[in-house]
Amino acid sequence: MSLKDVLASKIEAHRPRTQKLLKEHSDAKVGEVTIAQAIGGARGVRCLVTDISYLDPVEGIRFRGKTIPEVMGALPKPPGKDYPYVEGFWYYLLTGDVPTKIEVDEVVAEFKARRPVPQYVIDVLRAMPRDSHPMAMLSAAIIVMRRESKFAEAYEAGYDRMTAWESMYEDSTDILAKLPGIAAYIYRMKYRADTPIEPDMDLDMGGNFAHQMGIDPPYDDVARMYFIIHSDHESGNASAHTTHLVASTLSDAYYALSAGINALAGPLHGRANQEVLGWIQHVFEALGGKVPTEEDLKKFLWETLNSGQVIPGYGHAVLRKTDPRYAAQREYCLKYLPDDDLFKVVSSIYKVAPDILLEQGKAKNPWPNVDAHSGVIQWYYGVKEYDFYTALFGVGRAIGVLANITWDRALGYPIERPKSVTTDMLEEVAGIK
Ligand code: CMX
Repeated sequence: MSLKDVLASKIEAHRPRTQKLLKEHSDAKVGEVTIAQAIGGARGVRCLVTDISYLDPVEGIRFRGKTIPEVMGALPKPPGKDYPYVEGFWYYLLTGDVPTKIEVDEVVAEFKARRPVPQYVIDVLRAMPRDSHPMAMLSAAIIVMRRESKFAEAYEAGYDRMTAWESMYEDSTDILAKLPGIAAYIYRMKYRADTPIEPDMDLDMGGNFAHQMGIDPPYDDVARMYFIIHSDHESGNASAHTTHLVASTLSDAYYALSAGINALAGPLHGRANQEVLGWIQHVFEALGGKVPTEEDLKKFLWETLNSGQVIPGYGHAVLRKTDPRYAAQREYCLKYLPDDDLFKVVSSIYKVAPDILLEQGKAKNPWPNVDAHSGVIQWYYGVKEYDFYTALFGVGRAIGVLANITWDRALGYPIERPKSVTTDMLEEVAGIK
């Protein structure tokens, strides 16, 4: 059975569960909302549903019930490689089933067939000022491809609630197949003297991305690992939530993902990986190029906090322990680049930053998140242009959010529309008015 057929049967099996909950148990309470949550960014309010991943505050992310090491261990890998096919991970996120090698091969073939990027996308990227941020370029490339949308076409032909997920799936697959090539094009155009590399149709997604970036193995495994660990972090984070929100209006996957990428571009979200490297470079410069000691780092961390800035790569809205996505990257570094200077600096920050954040007493989570480590491996393989790092996050994040909006459509989730209240009303609730 093809991925789409397997997905269709999963959707058929799942729909009655959602319908039963809605019809027979719609009044059961999931939680309550406090004033702190209403003012404070809805932190912890349980009002979204996804089965694709779940974020436990202490354990971290599970994709379809599996931890990151379990996912890496279970999914088929290209011959001789340490990390799984991204295409097989897409299959797994969509269906919850670990695909066989044959099933993965089919998805790899399908992605290859959809890989070519339309020339007008390239033209638009080339027309943008060369100093545009890579995230602005990535977002623009996605939105300009909207004319390809099969969902939009199906909608024009007459919207059918039961089959709408199919064109959402098609759009999602089309976008995912093209996105790594688009990101690599942006990279080579902006930072490698405008020398884009043609795709290699013999390679899988991770392998071809490394090829189009112009970087030798094991960067292909780095790509596979990055795309998988950055893919999904349940539904409430800003990029996933934005994608879901926009898709909930019956917008197509192009509109929705482009918006989600814009949310990811913020310094408190995906751009934190760029900020981390910027911060470390600032420390190096201030020390005249010398590798900072733990004492130097303590001084700079306090300076950052005292100037009212956040320590990028630390803290989290949900997590309360070291992010397993940080741990996965650290494990890679211990294996492949244990003596790298930047890795040592990031490890030293890990030793001192949590205590400093605890002493400052503001952050609820003093531990590192995924972004604290993302730059190290990229830098090591020559991707030193750190404003590109969030674009790498974006390619990975697309996998999770596109799987989510395909399922949103399959289960007929309605337009999202939470209710706001006024400050007067809150004061009444608080009993001070
Ligand atoms: N450095 C300094 N202060 C921090 C901090 C950090 N790393 N993390 C949180 N705080 C502060 C908050 O700014 C807030 O201060 P105020 O009360 O003055 O507003 C206080 O601690 C409480 O915040 P919190 O409840 O612990 O954290 P939030 O849920 O509000 O925010 C996050 C979460 C990630 C935005 C925040 O920890 C942060 O700004 N971290 C640095 C940026 C970063 O790494 N972002 C990437 C997150 C992962 C991702 O999505 O990519």
